[in-house]
Amino acid sequence: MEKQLNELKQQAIGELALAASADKLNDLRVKYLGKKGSLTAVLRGLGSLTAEERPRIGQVVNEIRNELEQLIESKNSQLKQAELSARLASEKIDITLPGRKNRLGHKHPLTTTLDRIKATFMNLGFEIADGPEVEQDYYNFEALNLPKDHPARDMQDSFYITEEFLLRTHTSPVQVRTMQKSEPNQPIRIIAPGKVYRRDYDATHSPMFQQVEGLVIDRGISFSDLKGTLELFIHEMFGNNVGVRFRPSFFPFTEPSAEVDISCVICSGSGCRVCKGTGWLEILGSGMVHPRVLEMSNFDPQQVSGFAFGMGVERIAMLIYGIDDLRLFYDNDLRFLRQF
Ligand code: 2NM
Repeated sequence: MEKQLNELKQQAIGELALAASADKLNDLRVKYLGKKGSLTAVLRGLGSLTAEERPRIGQVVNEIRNELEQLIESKNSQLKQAELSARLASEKIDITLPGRKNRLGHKHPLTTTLDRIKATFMNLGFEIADGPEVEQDYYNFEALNLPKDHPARDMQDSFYITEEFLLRTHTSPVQVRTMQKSEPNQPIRIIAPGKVYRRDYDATHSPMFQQVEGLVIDRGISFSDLKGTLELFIHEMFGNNVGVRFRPSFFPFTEPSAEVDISCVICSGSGCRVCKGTGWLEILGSGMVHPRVLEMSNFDPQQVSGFAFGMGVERIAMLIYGIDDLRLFYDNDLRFLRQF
């Protein structure tokens, strides 16, 4: 019996030594130590032995069992170690690779431009005013002396919501609302930045764009105040070397009116493709507030006068940065935006 057990043990040790995987090892555990295993079978057969033999053989079986369990355990950790070593040898991590950078965002070029416009006027004592983008026909046109047959009021040029409401086509209605909220004939010094909407779409026109309009009202405001203010603004935005010229123009809400040009930022005035050979670029519209506009908003043109102006933020930004298509501002292509 003992001899038979020892043979079983030697056989198990031999097979364990050859086990090359955790699976194979487990098969051997079942084969020898499992419920239906060879060693267990011997234990079951103890009943047929004599009372003297039984404890001794039982002890031998237990010893063999312990020995095999230990062998399996050590073989198991040996296999795991080998597996880990193999993985470490094949899986390579390159610790010299640079880390992934956390890219910081930054302001959109239109925001930077608008911030500079606002800061310049705030430094001159202007306050910032705003109002609704869905506006009444009255504030957008009527109160600004835009007659019923003016082309700007055409359905083709504006986004109407109803007969009475439309998307504002300029920020002038904010100036009108400010006048009507103010004490009549008291000084006003505001700019109104914001989005405006027109039915236009090409390289220099977007159906939504941003405007800054300004309004100054006080006793004795003259055209020289308009000129001085706008010249200072332009030199602040484009540098002191840029030339400024005022050209007679027409707006229904101002009289007299003037278009303001700067010397071409590309060719400095000698004439090029951008300024179409003229040496000048139009950058804003302006004028003395029309007496009818003052009257309609309860200001007395005999006592006070004012000037007003308006500009497109996209156009200013295009000239500052040398951009030739306004749609780039709204495409949100990071290859474009990251350049600023
Ligand atoms: C412009 C050009 C000229 C303007 C006029 C007014 C108001 F409300 F005072 F009448 N606001 N903005 C104005 C004047 C706007 O934009 C090219």
